[in-house]
Amino acid sequence: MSKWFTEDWTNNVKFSIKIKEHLYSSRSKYQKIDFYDSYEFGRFFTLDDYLMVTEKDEFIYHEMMIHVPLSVNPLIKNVLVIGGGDGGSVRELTRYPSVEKIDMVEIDEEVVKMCQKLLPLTANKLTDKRVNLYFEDGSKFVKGTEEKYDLIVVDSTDPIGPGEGLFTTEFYQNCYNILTENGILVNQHESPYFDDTKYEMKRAHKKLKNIFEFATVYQAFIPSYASGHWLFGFASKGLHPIKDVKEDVQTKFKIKTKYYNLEVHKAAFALPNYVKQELENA
Ligand code: AG3
Repeated sequence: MSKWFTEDWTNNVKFSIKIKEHLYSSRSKYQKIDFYDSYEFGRFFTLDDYLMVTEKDEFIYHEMMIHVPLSVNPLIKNVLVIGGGDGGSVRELTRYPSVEKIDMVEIDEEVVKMCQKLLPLTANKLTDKRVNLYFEDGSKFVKGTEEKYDLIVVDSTDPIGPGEGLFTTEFYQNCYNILTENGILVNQHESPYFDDTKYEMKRAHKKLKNIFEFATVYQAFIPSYASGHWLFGFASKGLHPIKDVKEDVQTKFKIKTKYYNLEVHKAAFALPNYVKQELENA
């Protein structure tokens, strides 16, 4: 009999992947962690049965999370990654010789350890000299730190369970306070499509808009996330994601990307009318 992993996208919609092997399963202090090998998506891992990373489509998420802000401000040197235990965001950041320091704050050490073992595709740059790993709650870290960052990457789970504190007004305000003058925050911003994630998208946008001088969302097509239509938040103290984009940043550093390019960058901020409307009503 064949085995399938199934994620409930809504109460009435399910998404299933046929499994070659269930590689690992455990319950950490914070969440249920599973790793699988599959025919279509390669290896993937889930937290509380929600899909986090698949080998097949992780490049879309991680390239869009990192190359968008770096192209808007190539002078980014000091970066804070909240969550992102799989290491994919850090991997993309390490491709910039200009990035000097990457602090990654992940609440669940077991996620990092297991990704290093079973998902080297994303985790293999966590040993880069510029990376400092902190295993603690990101919402506490941003309250307590005296560091200043040019970029904060909130690479979180959905706003249920351990990720909840990364969607609060207090958290966003603390992030704002530790950003430099040209600071940018990008975050995983849920999907506009189904009701539950749409609700979270609106809540997050409303909070960011009230705190930052500039806040919008941009989109990418991520087949393994609910509906496949996923958003990122872009919030800044003034830098504009299109007007300020530097044309030459990828060529300058010879960074080869599979999804990201300048046309995609600009187009990602062109939002469908229903999304615009929902955000305006937020
Ligand atoms: N972060 C999780 C994105 C949201 C997934 N949600 C879902 N499947 N319902 C991914 C971490 C990648 N570094």
